[in-house]
Formats: sequence, C-alpha cells, structure tokens
Amino acid sequence: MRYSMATLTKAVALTTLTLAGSLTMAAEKWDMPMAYTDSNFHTQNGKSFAEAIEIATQGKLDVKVHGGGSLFKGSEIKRAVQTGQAQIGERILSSHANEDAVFGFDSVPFLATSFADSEVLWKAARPHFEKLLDKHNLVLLYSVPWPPQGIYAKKPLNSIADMEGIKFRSYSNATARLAELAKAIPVQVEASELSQALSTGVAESFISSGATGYDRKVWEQLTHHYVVNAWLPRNYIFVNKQAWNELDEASQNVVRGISLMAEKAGTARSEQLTGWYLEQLSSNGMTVTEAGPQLKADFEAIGATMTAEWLKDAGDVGQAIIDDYRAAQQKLAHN
Ligand code: PCA
Repeated sequence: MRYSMATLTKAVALTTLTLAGSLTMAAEKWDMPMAYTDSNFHTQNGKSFAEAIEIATQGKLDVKVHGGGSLFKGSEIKRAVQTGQAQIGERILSSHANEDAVFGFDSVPFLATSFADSEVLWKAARPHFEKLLDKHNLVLLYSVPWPPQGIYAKKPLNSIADMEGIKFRSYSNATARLAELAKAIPVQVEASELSQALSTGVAESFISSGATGYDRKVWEQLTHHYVVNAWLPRNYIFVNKQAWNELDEASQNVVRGISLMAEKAGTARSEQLTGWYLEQLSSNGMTVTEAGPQLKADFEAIGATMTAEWLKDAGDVGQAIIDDYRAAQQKLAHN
C-alpha cells in the first residue's frame, strides 16, 4: 500500500489550521445514509469520518450516520442526497451505471485487479468523475474500494457452462451483464437483503468481495468461493451541492482534510482485511480457491466483451479515463 504519512500530516495540518475558522459557524446537522451493514468496514470508516468532523469542528457540524440502509435504502441514497432529503451519503458507484455508464469505470473486468492499480485508476478517473457528479448536483468527498470480486456458488464451478441457468444475484449493470453472458439468470438484490435471497432460493450464486460473504455469513447457504479478482468496485461519499455551498470555507477545508484521511484509512483497511475475509469463509467451511484454468479463461472472454461494451457506452469520458489510467501506469513503470 502506498500510504504517505506526508499526505496525512498535510491533512491534519489543514484541519488544525482551519479549526479556528470553523468555530464561528452556526451548528449544522447532516444526515448520512449508508447502504451497508453497521459492522461493514465501509460503515465503520464512515462513522470514524463523522466523529472526526464532529471533533474537528467542535460539534458545529454534526454528521449522523444511518447504516444498513436504515434511513434510505441503498438504491434510494443517491436520489435522496441529490434532492436534499439527506445532505451527505454513501453508495457503491457502479450501481449508478444505469444513469451514465461512466459510473461503471471501476467495474471494467480485469482493468485494475489490485489495490495498487485501483488507486492509479481512481486518481485518473477522479477529475472526470467529479465533473459528472457536478451534473448530478453532488460534490465528491472520498472513495474507498471493496476487496477484489470473486464468485460465490453452492456447487463446484469448473467452467462458465456450470453457471448456465443459475439464479445470479447482481448489484450493478456490470454484474447483471456478467450473469447474462454466462447464461445465468440475473436478479438484483441489495447486500442488506442477500442472506434472505440466498435462504429463500431467490439467488444461488453471486460475484462480490470476501467482505460481503463474511458480513452476510453466506457459508450458511453456499459452499464455494472462487478468487477471480475481476475488479475492485468503489463506494463513494458525496454531498448535496447546496448543503456543501452553505458551509463556510473553513469548514469545507476541515471536511476535505478529514475526507483525505478517511480515503487513506478506509483503503488501507480494505486491503488489510482482504485475506482475513477469505480465511473466515474458509474457517466457516467454504472451499476457497483460485478459479481453475477453464473458468478463468471463460471469465476473461466475458471480460473482453464487457470491456468493449463499456467503452462504447461510456463514450469520450470513458475513453479519457482509460487513456489517463494507461498514461499514469506507464509513468509509474518508468520511475
Ligand atoms: N460488496 C457489495 C458490493 C461489492 C462488494 O464487494 C455487494 O455485494 O453488494
């Protein structure tokens, strides 16, 4: 993990410097709906973020986290923040790819399969993504990746042919498309409703991280997890533009500084927990293994189709993100 103390120190300094200014503002309350369960690492990180803001502003900005889709369901959070029903929120970015394909830049199969590459891709995408969010009346604060995505099933999968006809839970356009290309049947289910969907037979397989397998104790219904490292989807934290503009500059700087720290800390936590989650799946009785050669080759073929489709749908902005990502990778390789 490239984790720069200097960046953190800069953020702390920025926060401290602006603290005095923030003390004069009127008390402000922000509701922060989050989609994933209270114990999930994203939600924990969001809670630390909210606490840090409260401390740094001495209670002048009070951010109240509502985890597990308790205030707004995952699928409603973005709209709630866009329309000002909530001031700030968190959601998985690729679930909005049905509004604009650019939201799916993190789910292009096998484009960025490690934390290091995910970081490079994020840096390349961020300026383009901020412009897109602006059109949706949102201001970006930070983003944290989930661990890499692998396949869960209740039988061994040796090739994609073994997925034909199975009910495959999706959480985004990309995951639904993957199901279709594998001749499985896509069913959209929120992470918070996954256990129920698995136990009632609404879904019997899905693609996700070890984090969600662990959070939802999927070993109660499923038997296999195949490590595929298809992509690292991101959650992002966004603020309603008006709510943001109503904050004085000093408080905006406090929030920006803490966002920087939350992104670093959340990303480090995600990476740190990746292996641990897989160990938990395994110690609870699941077979956790690398996808075999045929299954891997089949996923790569599906990935190539999905990449071509995404590039077409995401247009010039999508292409610019990929070009900037490739250029950044090349620069890193030459350093
Ligand atoms: N967990 C979330 C999104 C990606 C992930 O790893 C889910 O399965 O809904």
